[in-house]
Amino acid sequence: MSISSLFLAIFVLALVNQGCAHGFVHDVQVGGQKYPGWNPSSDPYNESPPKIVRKVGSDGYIDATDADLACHHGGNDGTAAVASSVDAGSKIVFDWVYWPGDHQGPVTTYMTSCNGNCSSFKANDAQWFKIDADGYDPSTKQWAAAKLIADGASWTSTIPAGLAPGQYLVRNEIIALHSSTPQYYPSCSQVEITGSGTGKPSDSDMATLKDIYATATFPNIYNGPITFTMPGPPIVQFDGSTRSVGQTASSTTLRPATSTGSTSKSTTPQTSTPSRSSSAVTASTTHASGPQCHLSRSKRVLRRHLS
Ligand SMILES: *[C@@H]1O[C@H](CO)[C@@H](O)[C@H](O)[C@H]1NC(C)=O
Ligand SMILES: [Cu+2]
Repeated sequence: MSISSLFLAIFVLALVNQGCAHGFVHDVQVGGQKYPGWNPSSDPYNESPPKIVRKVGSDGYIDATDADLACHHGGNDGTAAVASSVDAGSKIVFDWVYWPGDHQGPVTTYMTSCNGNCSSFKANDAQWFKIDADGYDPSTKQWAAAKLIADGASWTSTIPAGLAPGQYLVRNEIIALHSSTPQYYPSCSQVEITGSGTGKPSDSDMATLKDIYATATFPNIYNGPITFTMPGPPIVQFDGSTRSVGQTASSTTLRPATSTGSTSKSTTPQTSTPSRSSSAVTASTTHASGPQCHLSRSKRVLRRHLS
């Protein structure tokens, strides 16, 4: 690489890094309240008010082997605030600032009991149970991340109705599969659940995140067909109802997906019901690009190796 092309590459990367941020959860709506998220650019200097959302080190990603895979860098420790009086069965909405259209992949929400006090609860080695998981939907040819973008960069989960009261961490996670290794973007919120539920996850419903993702395999989203099984335990069920179809191992072979821009709105309503967790997917080599990431393919390819 010549000096001039090196400078060009640096210039392009500078432009790209400015114009194409990732996201972080900037607010959480739960129990009829909207709580501000932990802002990695301003809260390190002035965290006011205290946040229910645990610290994230940046809007960047976490590797599967990183000790802070559970709740991002700084998120092992609790924050001072806990969302109070959230009825079991109610919805929780994670509003991400933004999500780049080429960072496609699954979206999953896990919970773990804080053993009474989330502010003093360490997250990294916790046993987590899954409350929803959405991978690739063959009927809409969309990854869950595309649904999140179409829904205004937000994700809605439902706290299981039968869950026993107490303080819990609720962890919403996007996994981006555009790069050679999966990129994890977790966000953990501290929530006090109320109600008369008695549901507690069984041992087989729970695992540490490092164990879940140490053995997980993800598809190449640009080349198919490929079979994809959502990693982790089954979605927790407390009321004796049958497990979701999303947890049965089935495999479907699809025609190649046509490339649809992320600006096209999903007509699929956002629900907490998971899509099929295991399906064979043929992905297009061209991929959607978000409004702030409207770059030429070569630039996107360049960024893919660095962002
Ligand atoms: C929860 O833990 C925090 C941090 O250790 C502590 O300041 C607070 O008093 C505890 N709250 C309760 C109710 O024990
Ligand atoms: Cu990136």
